[in-house]
Amino acid sequence: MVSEPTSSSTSTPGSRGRGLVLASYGRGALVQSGAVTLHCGLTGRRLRLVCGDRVHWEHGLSADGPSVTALEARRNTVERIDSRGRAEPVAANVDRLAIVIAPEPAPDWFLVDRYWAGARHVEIDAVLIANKQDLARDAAPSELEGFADLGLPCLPLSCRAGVGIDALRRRLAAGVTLLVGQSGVGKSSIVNTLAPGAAVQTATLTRDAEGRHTTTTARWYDLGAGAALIDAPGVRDFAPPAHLVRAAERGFVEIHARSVECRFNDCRHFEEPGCSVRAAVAQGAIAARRYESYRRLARLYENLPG
Ligand SMILES: Nc1nc2c(ncn2[C@@H]2O[C@H](COP(=O)(O)OP(=O)(O)O)[C@@H](O)[C@H]2O)c(=O)[nH]1
Ligand SMILES: [Mg+2]
Ligand SMILES: [Zn+2]
Repeated sequence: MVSEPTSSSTSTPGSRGRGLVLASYGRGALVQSGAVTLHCGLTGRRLRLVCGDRVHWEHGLSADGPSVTALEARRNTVERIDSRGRAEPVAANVDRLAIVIAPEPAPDWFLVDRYWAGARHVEIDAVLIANKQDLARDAAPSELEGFADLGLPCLPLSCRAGVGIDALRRRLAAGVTLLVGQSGVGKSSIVNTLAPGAAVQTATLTRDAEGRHTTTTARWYDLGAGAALIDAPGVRDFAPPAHLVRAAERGFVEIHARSVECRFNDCRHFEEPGCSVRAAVAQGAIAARRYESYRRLARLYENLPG
């Protein structure tokens, strides 16, 4: 059953337990532990928590509240890169990336490519949600077909008209889904449609222990039966971290598949002779837009410091 979202609960001195990070603030985290939701401080300066982390907490006899004392090993970490190329964790232990697009604001397909590349980098499923079907005058069906052909399925949806909701609910009924997309595409509307008591959950998630309004990068919404949605509102420039240019190539399924036929096995598919990827682009077997997108990402990585 769905655990009732609690506004804030208290633990008793001397108690301890395991929990799930619902949201991480600068100096603490909101932790679900059984039926209670705790505002925890952090012990140990090196603890850097993200939404979806599994942790141990302890309420010491002298301490003024519960603190997270340890972080359990992560199954995966979804990261974004900042402008200086540093990886910044967004969420952990994620099963699926749901990339939300809409006719308004108009889709940024390069961003969709990068989100998908990020999902491939951590080897999780990805799905495209085409929201606001009630507005879909010219919904770019060719782009959507192109993505479907490459293995990224698309679910049409209208939160407003109530279309496609059951199919989406079934699709997200198991596991933890991270919602990403441009601001205004309808991520919060999806949360409000699918998560029971979402408004109450949001109210809890946006206040720290002192009741101050906080900003977090990602928030956990319980869907029941162990499933959840993570809304990552500020995460626009999400991409695989730039440890290698190869990360860019692996993010593009059709480019990665072709790369085995390039003359040089370290081919970056820029100007190298005998590049099978560029040949495929010239023949129209790889979409020029996708190739351009790959180049932008690969260039970004090459130009990063360090
Ligand atoms: N027409 C239409 N508008 C929608 C739909 N879903 C959400 N919106 C509107 O789009 C705007 C942005 O939605 P929001 O959920 O806040 O987007 P977010 O920034 O991605 O979280 C709001 O005004 C919503 O009412 C939909 O299916 N159709
Ligand atoms: Mg939102
Ligand atoms: Zn090549």
